[in-house]
Amino acid sequence: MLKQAVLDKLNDQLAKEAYSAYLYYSMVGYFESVNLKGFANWMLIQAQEEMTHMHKLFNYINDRGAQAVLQQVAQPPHTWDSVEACVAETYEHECMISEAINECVTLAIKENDHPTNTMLQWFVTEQVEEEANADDLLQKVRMIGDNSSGLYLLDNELSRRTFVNETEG
Ligand code: OFO
Repeated sequence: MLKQAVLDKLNDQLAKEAYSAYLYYSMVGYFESVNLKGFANWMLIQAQEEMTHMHKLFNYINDRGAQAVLQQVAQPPHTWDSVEACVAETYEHECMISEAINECVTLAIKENDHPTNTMLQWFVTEQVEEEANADDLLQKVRMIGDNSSGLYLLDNELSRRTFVNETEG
């Protein structure tokens, strides 16, 4: 049985993961609009991963005999001043999500909820990768600067990213 405070926090996190998916889908649209299809692919994989994060929390809440309550998802931005601005928002967003996950863990520990703490450790580890991936992309974009050949090559590289459901197995 989940305590109400933990349930509320997990429902909030569910909404944050939904917003993450929404944000990255919006970035897919942006990159498609500026004909950077590799970047669009990278964001699409990102959005798909967020859906699996949402699903993992949703299943966990249900498994604990509680009900996942979906919240309103805010409208994300749909345009950015530059490729760098868009990728920088990705990195900042992931840092914010890491903080939110840490707050969930802190509450689970305070409420002596070991199963929730154990489940959340998957997210703690995942966020290290999420931040590292976004930071890696941001550093590459910054290195390229205004070099269009570099941007072309990076876009090509990003088109090879494929989706793996890391919440399974
Ligand atoms: Fe769900 O990890 Fe990104 O936001």
